[in-house]
Amino acid sequence: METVQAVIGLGYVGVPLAVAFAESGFKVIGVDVSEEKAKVLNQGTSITPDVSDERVQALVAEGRLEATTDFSRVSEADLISICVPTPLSKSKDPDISYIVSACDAIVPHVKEGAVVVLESTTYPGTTREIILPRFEKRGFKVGENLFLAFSPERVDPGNETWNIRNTPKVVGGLTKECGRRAAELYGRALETIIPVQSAESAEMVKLLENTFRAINIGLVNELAMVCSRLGLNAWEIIDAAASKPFGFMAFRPGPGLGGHCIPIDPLYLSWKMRMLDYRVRFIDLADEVNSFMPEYVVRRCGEILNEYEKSVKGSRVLLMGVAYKKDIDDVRESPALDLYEKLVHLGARVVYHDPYVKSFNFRGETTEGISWDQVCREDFDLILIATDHSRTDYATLAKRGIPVLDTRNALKGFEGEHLFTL
Ligand code: SAJ
Repeated sequence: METVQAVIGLGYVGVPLAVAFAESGFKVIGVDVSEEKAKVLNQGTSITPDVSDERVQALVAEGRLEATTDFSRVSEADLISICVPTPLSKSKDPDISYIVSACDAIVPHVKEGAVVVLESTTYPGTTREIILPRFEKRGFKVGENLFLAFSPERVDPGNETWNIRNTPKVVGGLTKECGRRAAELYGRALETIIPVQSAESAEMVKLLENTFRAINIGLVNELAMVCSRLGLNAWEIIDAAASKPFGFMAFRPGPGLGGHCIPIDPLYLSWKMRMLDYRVRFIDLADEVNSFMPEYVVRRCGEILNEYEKSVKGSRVLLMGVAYKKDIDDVRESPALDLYEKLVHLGARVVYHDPYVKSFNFRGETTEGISWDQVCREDFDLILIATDHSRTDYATLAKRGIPVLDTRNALKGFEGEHLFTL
């Protein structure tokens, strides 16, 4: 009798997870609220670069993988993995509405003995405080006839080395038996399972991983502001510090913190602790420094234009790169969009070029990028490098003689009075 997994949420986490389990012999039912996502997957098309269409097509053809919007299908599942978004609300508080609605949609249909694993990044206690009561209300005895666990997603879209199968997977249950069963099922599809003693431990592991990044990025962003005042080059200093073969891990300054993980995950922990009347000062301070970076960069733009007896207002500024980090097309939480907004607000005439991002939505309007040919031909008062995509000809930019503010050290090795860093 084959084991059936239902994956709730067919995004950049759910699809690779579904494919990994299907390729390991599970029959997988992908469940999403979006008819379009279900249709695309059933047509054998992958929505993420981490999984090829060919792999999806083969699994769909074999009948190992199918997608549906019918949540009652979870009644067939021995294992249910919930991979729905956990964004922040406008007031920067956790928004777990997707977890709640996913639970409310599946609880009526989950069969006795099933294992339910939450993968969405969230604050410690979510599995026990939010999910457990919903299943107990239906009469389940968690740990006896229903098993609940948490296992943080560690999908890094586009990472060629680490994929869902070979990245160690942390698993923690609401009870020992919950954890054991979840680890056993996940261990059939993934190479390395790291069991921890509770769901809360597993929830906290993920927050530590990404809080570690946010705080260290905040540290080097502050270092960049310090170095600017001391007339030092922060990147040179970090590169030299990175020559220490032990006890150091290099992070690099930038125009701010983008993406759907690092700026968000730590705030889930600080919110939870505020509810317990404890302020996680490191997280708040890192968020303050990282959130200030776009403002700092715009001030630097003003200082540089001033050197050329120009004001921001009326200056033509070329923004190089709008994706939140290099060599991807994702603009979510991208600091480059803050830069664009702030410069436009100050009256600059801003255009952008990004080989990965053809357009983005600015104040409800579709804003298109200019071509590389226009970058080379047209005149600008300032070039602002916000994202250091690899496939950009930086030599051409450096040699145009136009002042450049380089927030990513993309022009490393180029010299000139007109080249500036953070
Ligand atoms: N950033 C810096 N300086 C750095 C590193 C990053 O300014 O030294 C900025 C980036 O430009 C970006 C933001 O921080 O705007 C986040 O960058 P990131 O490299 O952390 O990339 P993400 O957001 O894609 O983070 C994901 C996370 N993966 C998961 O949560 C499963 C993170 O845990 C990974 O460590 C990271 O990818 C990775 O290493 O690629």
